[in-house]
Amino acid sequence: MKSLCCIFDLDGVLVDTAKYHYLAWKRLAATLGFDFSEQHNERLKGVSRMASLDILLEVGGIKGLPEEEKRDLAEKKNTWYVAYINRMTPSEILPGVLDFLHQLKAAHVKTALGSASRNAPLILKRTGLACFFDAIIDGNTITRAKPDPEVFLLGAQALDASAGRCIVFEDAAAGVEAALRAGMKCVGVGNPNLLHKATMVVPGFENLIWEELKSSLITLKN
Ligand code: B16
Ligand code: MG
Repeated sequence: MKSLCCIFDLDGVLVDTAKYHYLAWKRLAATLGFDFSEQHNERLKGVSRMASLDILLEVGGIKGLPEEEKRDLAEKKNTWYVAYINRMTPSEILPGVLDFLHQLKAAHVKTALGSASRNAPLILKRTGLACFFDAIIDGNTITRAKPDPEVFLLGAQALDASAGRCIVFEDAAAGVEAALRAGMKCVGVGNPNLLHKATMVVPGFENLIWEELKSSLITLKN
């Protein structure tokens, strides 16, 4: 059998930047006069910046803003978000991630990043994670946001792998859907209730053994 490849989402899978997105969106909602809960925030995970703003405005009951005003609001949120991630350090890599990436390197498994974020390069630089990836596909590369499969299909192409050989690691329902639509197996990372469509779900990377995971995945359908 040909070797497998792994494609990783970034926010919420390798690093906990989801909390910084949430803080920045919550602050934006506050300036617009409404509260934005963690439950509302679940809907933004894996979704592009402008689509996230549309969801936030819908939650706040704000309709019909001109495009230019929407761009300004998204820019404001991004400035606050970037201020948070500019202070990130390698200590914010999620537990078990480095060990798992080292296991893949030792097993000569090719890896790609498949993130919707335009800030992925800054996050990779701040955390020192860039050296683990053979290809990087992010919000600056893609034209269609998750749940469109584009980000993962481009990842497979960059690794010169067929979709059937790729395993995606995702923390967001939109990302799981994107992976499945790409014809790939998907390991949901996090809450099984939110990620029930994934091929399988793990709570995180702590104590995760690549060879064991690979054996389990081979027996499961997408
Ligand atoms: P940015 P991922 C996604 O990253 C986040 O999950 C999502 O919440 C965010 O809106 C999106 O990136 C765009 O991020 O505003 O930094 O371009 O999970 O696909 O790595
Ligand atoms: Mg994510």
